[in-house]
Amino acid sequence: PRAAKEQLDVQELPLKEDNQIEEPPNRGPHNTSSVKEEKQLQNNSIIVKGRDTHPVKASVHQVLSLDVTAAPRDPNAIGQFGQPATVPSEDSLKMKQRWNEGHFNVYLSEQIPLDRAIPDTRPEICARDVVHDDLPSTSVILCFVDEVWSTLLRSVHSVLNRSPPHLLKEIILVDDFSKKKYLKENLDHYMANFSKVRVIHLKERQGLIRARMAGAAVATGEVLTFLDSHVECNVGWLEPLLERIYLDRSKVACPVIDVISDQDMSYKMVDNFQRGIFTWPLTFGWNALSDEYVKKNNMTAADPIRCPVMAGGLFSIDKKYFYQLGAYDPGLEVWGGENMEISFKVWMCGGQIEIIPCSRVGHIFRGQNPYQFPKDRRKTVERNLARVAEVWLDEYKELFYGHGYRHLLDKSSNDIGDLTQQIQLRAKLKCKSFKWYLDNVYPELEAPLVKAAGLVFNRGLRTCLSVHTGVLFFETCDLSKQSQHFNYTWLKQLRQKDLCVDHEANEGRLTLQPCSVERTALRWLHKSSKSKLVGHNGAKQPCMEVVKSSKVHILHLATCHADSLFQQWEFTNYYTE
Ligand code: LR7
Ligand code: MN
Repeated sequence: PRAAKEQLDVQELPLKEDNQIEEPPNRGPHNTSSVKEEKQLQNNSIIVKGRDTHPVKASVHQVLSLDVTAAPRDPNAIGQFGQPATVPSEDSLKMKQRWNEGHFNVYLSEQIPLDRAIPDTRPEICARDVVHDDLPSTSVILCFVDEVWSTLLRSVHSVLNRSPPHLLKEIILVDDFSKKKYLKENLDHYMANFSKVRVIHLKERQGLIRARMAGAAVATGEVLTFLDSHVECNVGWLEPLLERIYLDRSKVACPVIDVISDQDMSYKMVDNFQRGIFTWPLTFGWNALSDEYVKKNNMTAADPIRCPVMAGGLFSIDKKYFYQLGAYDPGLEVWGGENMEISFKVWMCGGQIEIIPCSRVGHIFRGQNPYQFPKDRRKTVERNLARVAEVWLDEYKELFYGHGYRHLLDKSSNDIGDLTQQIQLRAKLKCKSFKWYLDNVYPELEAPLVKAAGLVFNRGLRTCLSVHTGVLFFETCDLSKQSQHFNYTWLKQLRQKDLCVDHEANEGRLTLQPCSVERTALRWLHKSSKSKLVGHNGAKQPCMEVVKSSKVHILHLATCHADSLFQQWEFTNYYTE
C-alpha cells in the first residue's frame, strides 16, 4: 500500500532554458517524443506507438498521483488497502439477506471505509509519465438507479480524493428515478457538503442511456467522463485519460477496468494488454493480446490499446465531440447495446477508442442487475441491439440477425421504433461503412456475409439447381453459369440476387419469390455439406426433394428420409461450420 504516503506528490519536471521538455528517465520507448503519432490508422495496428504532435514548448508535469483523504487512514479497517474482507460466520445470515440489494456483498461494503485506500495497480512506468499542464477539465457523470448507498458514496469519494481539483469541474449524480428512500431523502443532504457534487433526480425512469444524456446536458466541463455508480477510481486515473483527449479531441479514452470482488470487496488488478471486442451477435468480450504480439511490437505496459468496442460504462470523451456525434441514440432503452452504438459511431465517423493502461478504475462486477427493467430485460436488450444493427451494420446486419435474432425481423411482434434520425445522422456525419470498420479496426473478426455459396448440387440427380426466366430447374453443373449460383444466407434464405426459394407459395412445389426478411416460408435449414435442406414449415419440417422424371424433374417438399440422396444438397463453398 503506497496510498497515503503519496499525497500531493507533485513534482515539476526540470525544464531546459528554452522551455523544452527534458525527457524524464525511463519513460520507455512508447514515449519518445521524436516519433510522431500517426494520424492515420496504421495497418490494423492494435497499439498506438509514438507520442503526440503537441507544440514542443508546451509545459508538462509528472502525473499527479493524488490520494487525498480527510482523516488519517485506519490500517486495521476492514477492506482497507483493497484487501479481501470476510464476514464473521455469525453474520452470514445478515450478509445473505442483504445480497440482493445490489447483487454483491452489500453487508460487507457497509463496513468498509468510504475512502479506503486501494493498491496502485498502474504499471510502474505510469507514475513517471508526464502530462500537460493545461489539460481540459472534466465533468464526471455517474448515473444510477437504486444503487447501494455505500458503493455510491465510495465511488464519489474516490473521484474527489484522486482527481486533481483543477481538472475536476464537477461530479454530476443522475438519479434515474430510484425508489429507495435513502437516495431520495439523504443523498442531497450528504452531497451538500461537497461543493463540486451536483445531484439530479429524474422525474421518471429514463434508463442509463438517456440518464447519461441528461447529465451531459448540464455538464460544464470540457470533457465528459462517464462512470458506473459502483466504482473506485485509482491513483492517477484521470490525467492520462484527459491527456489523450488533449492530444486528439476525437479520441475516446477508457481506463483499464480493475475488478472489485462482489464476494469479498477486494480490489484486484486485471491483466494488462486486453482490448474490448465483440463476437456475433454483438456480444461484448475481452480479448488478450498474445505474448507474441506484445513482444513483436515492443509494447510497454503503458501503451494505449485500440479497442474495436468499449465495455460501455467508463470513458472520457470531449464534450463537443460527443455532441458532434449526436450523443447516444435516445431510442435505446434502460440498459445494453449503447456501448456498441457509441463504439461503431466513434470509429466509423472518424474517431478512435483506446484503453489507457495508466488509468485504472475498479468496478464491482455483478451476476445480475439489481434493479427492475420496466419491460422484459431480454426484449429490451434485443431491441436496443437491433436498432444498432439497423443503423450501423449495413449488409452485415444479417450476421447479427442470423446468430439467434431472426425473430426480431418479424415486425408485427417486434417494434424497434423509428430510426430515421439515426440514419440521417450517419449520412450527415459522412461516416464510413461497416465493411471499412471490419477491414481497418477489427480485421480479426470472422464475418462471412453468407454461410454457403456457389452451385447447389443434388446428390441423387447429380446435377445442379438453376434459374431460367424466374423458374427453378436442373441442369448439368457449370460453375461459369451465373444462373446456377446461389447464396445460403444468415437469414437461412436460399437466394439468387433478389429472388428466394419459397416453400409455401405453390402448395409444396418450390418457386422463386422476391426475398423478404420477414417471410418465414423463405427460410431453410441447412447445417453442413452432408445435410438436407429443410424448410421451416411448422412441425413437419419437410425436406427439399427433387423427383427424377424423364421430362421435367419436380422440385418439391417431401417427408424427410434419412438415406434419400434426392434430398441431399451441397453448396460449392461453406464459410462456417
Ligand atoms: O435504468 C438504468 N438506469 C441507470 O442509471 C439502468 C442502469 N443505470 C445505471 C446503474 O445504476 C449503473 O450505475 O447505469 C450504470 C450501469 O449499469 P450496470 O452497472 O447494471 O451495468 P453493467 O456494469 O452490468 O454493464 C456494462 O454494460 C452496460 C450496458 O448498457 C453499461 O454500458 C454499463 O455502464 C457497463 N459497465 C461497464 O462497462 C463496467 C465494466 C463492465 C464490463 C465489461
Ligand atoms: Mn456496473
